[in-house]
Amino acid sequence: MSIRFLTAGESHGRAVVCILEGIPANLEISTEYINRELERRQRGYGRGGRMKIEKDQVEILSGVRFGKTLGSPIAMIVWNRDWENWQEKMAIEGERPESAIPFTRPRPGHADLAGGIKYNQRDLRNILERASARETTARVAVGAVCKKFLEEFGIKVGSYVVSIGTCMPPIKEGDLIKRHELAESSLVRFPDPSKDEEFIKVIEQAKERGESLGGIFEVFALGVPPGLGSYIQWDKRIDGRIAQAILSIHAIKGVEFGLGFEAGKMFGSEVHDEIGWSKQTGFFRYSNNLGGTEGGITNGMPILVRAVMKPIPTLTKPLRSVDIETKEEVKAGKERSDVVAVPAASVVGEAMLAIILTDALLEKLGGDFMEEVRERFRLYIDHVRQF
Ligand code: EPS
Repeated sequence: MSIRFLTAGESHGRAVVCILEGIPANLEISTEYINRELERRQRGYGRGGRMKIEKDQVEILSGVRFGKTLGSPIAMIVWNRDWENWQEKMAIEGERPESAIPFTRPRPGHADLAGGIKYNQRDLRNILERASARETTARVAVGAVCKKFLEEFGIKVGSYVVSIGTCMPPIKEGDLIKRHELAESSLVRFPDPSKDEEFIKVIEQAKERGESLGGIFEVFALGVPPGLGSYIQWDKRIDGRIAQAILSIHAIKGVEFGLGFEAGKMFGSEVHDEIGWSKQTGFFRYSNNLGGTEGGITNGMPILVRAVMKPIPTLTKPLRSVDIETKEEVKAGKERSDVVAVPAASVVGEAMLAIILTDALLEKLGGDFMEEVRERFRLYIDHVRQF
């Protein structure tokens, strides 16, 4: 591992924090750049009341001086504005106040019950607070630094939503960057804002019925050189590393690359990306059905990952559950929640892909300061061109 990071923080605790280690010195980075990514994560039609309370803003606590990284761990904090309303119920010290009523009715689909058993907690709030997708704020802060790093090498990471519930309008042909840009102006990150109304209708209908929704999004990276990751050992394979990172995002239940599961129905001749060569570009492919990886290594084509997010587990018309104290059948507990968070998840997907690619690029090139990494990148790209 060339870079590593940890996050900490409960959803209604004081703050969400992270430490990112391994970013070379002399990378220009600003709170403004990171905040832009945090703001993108907060968007999306169908979010709950929390996003009206928060205006996520990062404070860089260490590892950056005069706008440039120092090579030392970068510590970042995002204060939870909602903390004000939870100070008593989420107090670090002192006796439990009467207002802190234990959460005892686990929600099917959330970490509540499995986590309660695992950590022996009879107030399931002690589980759900950390299991909440609020944690992804920290990942997006880390991912923003990685995105900035990748930009220095012309690598661009983006995303867009493919479907929410049954709403899956056809996506017009167009390059990935165009889709990403169009998604930026859509209320649901769909790469055609003229379809927003269709999505809003589906989300509103679900909300009225006390339901929640999931969906599918795609994350991509352009400009990734061939040769990141390796087939030589299972845990070095880049597709495995990307899949793990994406699956680690809350509520993600499946990941595909390129054609994904469709490839299982097709002939080899229809799936594999034929190889070409020209003097100007060197090797190229006539298609990108495999989503940019072969043999666990990037092949120079865009990385294209698709992920499915299950519907949010909190339902205003809840499912059957059992009270962990009385053992009686009850309706699952309710928490303020989103109806759908697929647009936000796609932004988190960008962060996770950027983190893995930063790790893999540094693993390939090494280097402790940006000038060194840039020079090594240049030499490597020369090698790729001349091969
Ligand atoms: C989230 C903050 C949470 C939820 C959501 C993600 O805020 P609150 O619990 O105060 O409403 O909106 O988390 C979940 C849906 C979940 O099931 O944990 C955020 O910042 O993204």
